Amino acid sequence: MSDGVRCMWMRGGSSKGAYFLAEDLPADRDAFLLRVMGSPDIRQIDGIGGADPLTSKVAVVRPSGRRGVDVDYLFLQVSVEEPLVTDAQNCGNILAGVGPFAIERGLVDAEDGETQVVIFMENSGQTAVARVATPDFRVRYDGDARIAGVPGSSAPVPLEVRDMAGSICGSLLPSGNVLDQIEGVAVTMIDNGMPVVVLHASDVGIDGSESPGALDRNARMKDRLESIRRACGPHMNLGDVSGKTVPKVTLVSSPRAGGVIATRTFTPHRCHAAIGLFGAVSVGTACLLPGSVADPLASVPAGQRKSLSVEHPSGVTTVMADMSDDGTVESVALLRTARKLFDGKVFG
Ligand code: NQM
Repeated sequence: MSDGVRCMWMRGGSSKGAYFLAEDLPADRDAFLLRVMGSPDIRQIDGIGGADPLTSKVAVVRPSGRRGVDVDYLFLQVSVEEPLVTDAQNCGNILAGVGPFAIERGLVDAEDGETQVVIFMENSGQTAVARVATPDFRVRYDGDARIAGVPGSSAPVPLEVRDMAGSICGSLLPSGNVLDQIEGVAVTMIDNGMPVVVLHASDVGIDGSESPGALDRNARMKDRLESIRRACGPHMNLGDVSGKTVPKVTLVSSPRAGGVIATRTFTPHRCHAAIGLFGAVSVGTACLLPGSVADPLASVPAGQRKSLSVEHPSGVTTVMADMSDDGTVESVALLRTARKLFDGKVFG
């Protein structure tokens, strides 16, 4: 056993993960992270992972050499059940903890009041700006902001991201179409921050209001979704996606709670308790595209600045989208919260 590696365990948005400085990680990084999380094992009993993909996540942070950027952030998903660590996707929830972590570790000097942290997201090559509450030059975690999927309230961490189209797939609509037929089902394959296959819940025999537990028990439907997802991979420039966590699959139905659209998302093999943050941006964007799968179901507000409330099993995630004159999404503003849970050494 090693002497331990410096690690901060944080909730970022509605996910949870281990935050490391890049310089602290050992050379056998992926093997180390599997041991830290306790993977592969459905219970992650021999590690700190929470036996759920949403609590088996890692942020690797380093000072940035890029002009105007404070830190570089690499997101790693540690699989629960497979011996797999992947950087194939980004994570907007874990992003919420990166600003506070960078200040806590001294990579960014805190201002008195609020500190802006400019973050380069290595997975997708895009930049996000986080605003962290820092009264008296210290990160503040408590506050009044509430987000779906997290009980109670915390200090707000507003995030702004620009130009998210094609983050991983190279273009917003990687197949070149707003709608395709895959295995007899109409789908919209979209990447506005997260590669997502969007399809009607009714096309796979559900109404879209089922609980994640009920959907996870529906093995037949899940097999069908996985087959469609794999068939979509090459159309999304992702190749063989059988061992990958992208694309996600989102089943859409008409909104039921005053939002823009109702969703059930697979991450991809379990139903998400809510929806990923960048996943919500991609699905919200699909709602704005005439002819998409989401278009006939969506209830989209008018105006240049659109509040897109995406309904999901634990409430609503709202994406503020600023539109350019040609009708594309120019930038998105997102509200997240984060909380430091533990700071110390982890043994892998
Ligand atoms: O889409 C889950 C999460 C995510 C990713 C997942 C995320 C995002 O809820 O930006 O945050 O879909 O893997 O953390």
